[in-house]
Amino acid sequence: MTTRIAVIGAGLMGADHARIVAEDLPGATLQVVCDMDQSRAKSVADSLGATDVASVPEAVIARADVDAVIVASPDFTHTPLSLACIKAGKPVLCEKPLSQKPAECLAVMAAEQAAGRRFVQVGFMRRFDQSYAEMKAALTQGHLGRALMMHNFHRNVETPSADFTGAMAITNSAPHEFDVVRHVLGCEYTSISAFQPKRSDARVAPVVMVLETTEGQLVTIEINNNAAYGYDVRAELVGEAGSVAMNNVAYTRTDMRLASSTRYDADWRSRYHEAYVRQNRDFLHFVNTGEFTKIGSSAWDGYAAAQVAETGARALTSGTKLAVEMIAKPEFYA
Ligand code: ISE
Repeated sequence: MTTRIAVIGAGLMGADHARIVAEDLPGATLQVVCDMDQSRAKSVADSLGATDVASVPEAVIARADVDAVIVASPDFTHTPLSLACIKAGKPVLCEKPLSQKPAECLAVMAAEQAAGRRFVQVGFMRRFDQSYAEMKAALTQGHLGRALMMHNFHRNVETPSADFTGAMAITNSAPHEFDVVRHVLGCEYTSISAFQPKRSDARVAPVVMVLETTEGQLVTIEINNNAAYGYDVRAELVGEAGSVAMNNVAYTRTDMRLASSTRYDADWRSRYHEAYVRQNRDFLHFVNTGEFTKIGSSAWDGYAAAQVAETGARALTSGTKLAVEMIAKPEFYA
């Protein structure tokens, strides 16, 4: 018995998810590829042997031959489509962010709680990356002593569009760090401040954030969406007894003309391919068993990331440190 998955959105991320379902998810079938642009949906579906193509997401979610859904359509559709999945009683892996608006995340949480079970997994794939898994393991096994700080660097070659702003660096890119640091440290944030240096041109400058956690740790995050040289994510977890730092992930090194070099990925899809596969297998396990693992991000995690991002964007504008005010965690997400 195979699990029939519909992928909504056939853009960059949707095409990637569809490929993982078709090629890397034993026990799953790529049932429908849905996109408003029918020809884009058809080209992804044809190349991967999907059973069907469609253009209306709500109709796809309601289909009797669809068991679970992956939402990879534009960000503003994430909340309404997740709500439609809950209403239809179908598990959904929703690409990040669940919403940029904390209130919308709370609406998704309310719908799940009213339905009496979890349906939503949020696509914060970095939790499944081996580097972060090893950091978390070092901490939980006690090798590092008490965690003091986590430093993070997140660099893209360039912004997807020229109108990308500092606030978007916080609400679009930084949620990965907001989420994975909470996951590694096992805490929430209490405050955030955000700063930007000046660039020589009109492109968005890096944003540097400092956050405090409920456990009295400090977290630094640099988001540089115009780093020019490559997709580069770094992190270092510093404990009282030592530290764990992420290596640049490269399979080879080239030594030539008195120099040694390794390659950078162009973007996150290749850097995190393995993490996406692990995440989607974890989702399949959730679909088949109803059991939410300890790694996957829930709607609560989607809310936590949205709340700190929204506060961070305000902190950047005000130039002050702001308190991150979250609701108490419902027992449902314990
Ligand atoms: C994008 O939306 C992502 O999710 C990428 O992982 C991140 O590196 C990029 O900055 C975002 O725009």
